[in-house]
Amino acid sequence: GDGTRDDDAGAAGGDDKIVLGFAQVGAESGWRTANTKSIQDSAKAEGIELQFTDAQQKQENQIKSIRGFIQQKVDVIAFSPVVNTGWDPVLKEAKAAGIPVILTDRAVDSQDTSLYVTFIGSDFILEGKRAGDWLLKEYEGKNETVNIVELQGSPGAAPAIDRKKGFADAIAANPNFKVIASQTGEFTRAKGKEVMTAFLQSNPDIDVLYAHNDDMALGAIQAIEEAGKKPGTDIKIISIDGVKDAFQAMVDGKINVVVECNPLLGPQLMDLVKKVVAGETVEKRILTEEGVFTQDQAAAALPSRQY
Ligand code: GZL
Repeated sequence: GDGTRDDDAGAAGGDDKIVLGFAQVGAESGWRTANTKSIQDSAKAEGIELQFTDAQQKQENQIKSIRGFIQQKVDVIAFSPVVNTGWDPVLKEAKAAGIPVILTDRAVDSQDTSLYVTFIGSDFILEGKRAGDWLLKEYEGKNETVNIVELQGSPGAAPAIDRKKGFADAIAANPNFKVIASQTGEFTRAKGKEVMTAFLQSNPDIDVLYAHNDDMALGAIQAIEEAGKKPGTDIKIISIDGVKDAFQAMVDGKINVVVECNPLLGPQLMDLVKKVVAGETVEKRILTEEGVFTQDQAAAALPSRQY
């Protein structure tokens, strides 16, 4: 259809409720669970019927969910692509079924941008740049080699690709900065701890950890402490997301700076869903608002953090 209510008998949901099918990545991090809560709470608040699935970070599960939504004839499909490749076939099926698709949080590499109505999410390259810019300032005027280890997000995920690029491009300005190890910690605390333990065993002199999300940074803190080192002083930590536990870690002096990545996309998503169903045109790319928080700002900001 043209994005208006599908009024044939097969349409899912009551006779006037918008039905949204949302295929979520998983529940791998504090950011993700906050993102899920924002979507579920705002669907309820807006009277939108939500069909919600959790793919356990597997692309084939997300594709299966999207096919299920097409069968159900939902009004709109939204999802956060766990990786940025391999979506065209299922997006073409949704288009053929006349069901509009909204991308949230992560992007896809489809060349055919008619396969989705809009993409609402953060600028991950900018987030990586912000992380690198903090480090440049931190070492301004010093002329010493800085050994950096990097915990990357899940392989193939847009935030992992872009946070790596944004950071690398920024730190190229200081030739003393050396990324001596870089490996995926899959955005989880457990994997982040495991990989940081390995980094510590093979690199006696680490100055900085750049973690693509707070959960990996929090796992790495455990590894650093178990190695008898002080996170935040012996090894400076730069992290991304801004979950409450990361703010607490900054208050405790264990993380030095957090680049915010806003998961609370629910209200904006529901607004987009209603516009799309009503046949209104929407922006092709919608950026989320987010900032950077240093240790000295953490205590004041912590009470008002929503995730
Ligand atoms: C970023 C989001 C990432 C978070 C991680 O928008 O896709 O996935 O940074 C989450 O915490 O796992």
